[in-house]
Amino acid sequence: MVPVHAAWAFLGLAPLLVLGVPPIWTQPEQVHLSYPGVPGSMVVTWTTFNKTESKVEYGLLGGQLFEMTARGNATLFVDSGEEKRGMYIHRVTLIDLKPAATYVYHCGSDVGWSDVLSFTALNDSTNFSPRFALYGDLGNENPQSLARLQKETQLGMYDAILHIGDFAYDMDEDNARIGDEFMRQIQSIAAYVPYMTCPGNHEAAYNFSNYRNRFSMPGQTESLWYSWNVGSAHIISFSTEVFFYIQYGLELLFKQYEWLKKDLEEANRPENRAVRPWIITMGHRPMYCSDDDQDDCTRLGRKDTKPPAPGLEDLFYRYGVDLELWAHEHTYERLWPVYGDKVYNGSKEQPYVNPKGPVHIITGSAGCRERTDRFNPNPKEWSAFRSTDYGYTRMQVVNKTHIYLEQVSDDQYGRVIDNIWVVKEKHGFSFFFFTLGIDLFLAV
Ligand SMILES: *[C@@H]1O[C@H](CO)[C@@H](O)[C@H](O)[C@H]1NC(C)=O
Ligand SMILES: *[C@@H]1O[C@H](CO)[C@@H](O)[C@H](O)[C@H]1NC(C)=O
Ligand SMILES: *[C@@H]1O[C@H](CO)[C@@H](O)[C@H](O)[C@H]1NC(C)=O
Ligand SMILES: *[C@@H]1O[C@H](CO)[C@@H](O)[C@H](O)[C@H]1NC(C)=O
Ligand SMILES: *[C@@H]1O[C@H](CO)[C@@H](O)[C@H](O)[C@H]1NC(C)=O
Ligand SMILES: CC(=O)N[C@H]1CO[C@H](CO)[C@@H](O)[C@@H]1O
Ligand SMILES: [Fe+2]
Repeated sequence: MVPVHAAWAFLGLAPLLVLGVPPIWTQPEQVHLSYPGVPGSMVVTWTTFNKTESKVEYGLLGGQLFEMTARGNATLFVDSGEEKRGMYIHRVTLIDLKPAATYVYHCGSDVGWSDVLSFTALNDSTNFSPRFALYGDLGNENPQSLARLQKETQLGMYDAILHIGDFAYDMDEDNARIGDEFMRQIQSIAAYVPYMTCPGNHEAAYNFSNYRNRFSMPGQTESLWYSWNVGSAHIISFSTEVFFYIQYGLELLFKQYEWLKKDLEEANRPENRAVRPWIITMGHRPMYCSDDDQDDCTRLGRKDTKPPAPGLEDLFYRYGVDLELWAHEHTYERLWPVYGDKVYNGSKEQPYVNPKGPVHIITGSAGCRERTDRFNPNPKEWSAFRSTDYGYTRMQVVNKTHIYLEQVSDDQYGRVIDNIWVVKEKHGFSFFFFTLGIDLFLAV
């Protein structure tokens, strides 16, 4: 008879005994969703390590399982690390989805399927009130907000997630195994709602190749900059990193600027702005912040700085951008409406009711190995609320005049530590300019 302690020792070794067995290289993993910008569609993206077909089998919740099949393609992504690890990134676009209907799906091929997952197609009405979770700077190690985000996403609290740059820390590390592990880690969020991204500085390795290859954002820019519509909002995602990594091409900075200008012009056409009055931007490195590493927060062309290229503050102001979402600083900070380093409250009593400049939110404290940042003890007058707690932001674009934002502290077990309503009866530059004109007139 084997003594009891020897049996335990044997069982303890059990995990080691399977170590030599290779994984199933045809098994899908790292499943995530994105919205390609066309009503009634959704893109499913995943990875296999051997080349396989790319299929999604799906059906309406409560209907016949896997009733429909959609096919797509896989691209070979070879990491630029020493091992030159290769993997196949599969992309399948589902079309003709019923707005607001819930679908059950799995992805893969006949040599390996993912778990059974589900999502709800976006409601394509401009009266829809989409709910978002948004954050930046979520890593593999110390991803403090992840469990709460997983549970809330699976409870159906969000219609989309915005990840405002800085993933994994860093996706290219350990020959991109950190990227794989991160994408596995977020599957429990990203396989259920569109996971919309923009690049951050932690994605810079090999010209952002992990970022460009792993995500599937709308448009033809390898996910670097794009825009999409949901409810009464037009959401623009862009790369602040073109201002910093000019070794990858200064022309990218100008290309993006021209694209932004065109996109904003289009969004401002009266017939478009009438149905989607909210213009919201997301980019990784903020234009303003009061963390003690302030140097990063002035280089996007604020009025009081001299950038090497056309700046974004004037552009966004001129086209009446309402809300600017940022991350990078591992803190949460809300600003009073601001332009050119000056506060433009709607009124002293109700600063966010008809604000006369864009509202900025910096939310980069989801959790990563770099922990949280510290604040400068003497913030400027535009700083309205600050927190160094780990957490993330919730946003609801309620209707054409009202947006609600709140900050969740994960340190405080999910307590809401800040909230505002941004109310706007009129949108656009002429509105900023007109009210500003009145202020100047009254000031004379
Ligand atoms: C399957 O993938 C593994 C790991 O990438 C690789 O070593 C192997 O050569 C591949 N086999 C085929 C048939 O592609
Ligand atoms: C989409 O949202 C609008 C506004 O809330 C609602 O009236 C409509 O019924 C929704 N559509 C579906 C298919 O649920
Ligand atoms: C970096 O990637 C972008 C996007 O694919 C590309 O346009 C640019 O030419 C690349 N830069 C270099 C130096 O390869
Ligand atoms: C903006 O509004 C807030 C809240 O009422 C107030 O504390 C702040 O002083 C105002 N700033 C300016 C410059 O009016
Ligand atoms: C928009 O939402 C706000 C907040 O719920 C509400 O007070 C307001 O009446 C709504 N406006 C319209 C036009 O429905
Ligand atoms: C480039 C390429 O292979 N495109 C294919 C992607 O998948 C669709 C759907 O199966 C095909 O029609 C395309 O030819
Ligand atoms: Fe960053």
